[in-house]
Amino acid sequence: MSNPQVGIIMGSQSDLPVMSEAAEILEELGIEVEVTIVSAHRTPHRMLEYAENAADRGLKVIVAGAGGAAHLPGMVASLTTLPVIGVPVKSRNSIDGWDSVLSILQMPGGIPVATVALDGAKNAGILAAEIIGAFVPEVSKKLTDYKRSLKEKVLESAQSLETRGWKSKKIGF
Ligand code: RP5
Repeated sequence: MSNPQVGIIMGSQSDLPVMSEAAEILEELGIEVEVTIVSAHRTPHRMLEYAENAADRGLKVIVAGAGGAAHLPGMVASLTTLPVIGVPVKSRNSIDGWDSVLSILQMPGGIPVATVALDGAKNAGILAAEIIGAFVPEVSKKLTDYKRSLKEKVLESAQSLETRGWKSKKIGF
């Protein structure tokens, strides 16, 4: 039986190219997700129903992305006690991305939304996994392996520069 831990929602299908990065990294980390479209402005009743029932349906974290006048993450956060991670999307109706960043970031006291970078859905997925990993050792182990793989990539890149003759002073580790 499916048992999604993270709910990924977005204001429009046009957000999917960005938001799918959250789903991809979560699946890579072995976390089941559900993905759907919920618009704060176009489907406010659907948003209310989604947010109010999310915890009862077994979700542990919500990742919400929206662009422009991006009310979705904040409104969802106001309707649930689950942690909500907001992804500002640089959508076609956005002036320059700052509108969605600030709409999601500048929440009033009492209703937090953990806001990642513009189009930062991958980091939203990793952060959701880290929240779950605080309680689930298998997830924490996968995150440790993932971060080790990032470190190894950097070291390989550094080494490839050396093979091209660009030596750096040894930094000791
Ligand atoms: C927001 O408006 C959505 O999250 C999307 O980023 C943006 C544009 O939506 P579409 O006009 O592409 O459907 O509510």
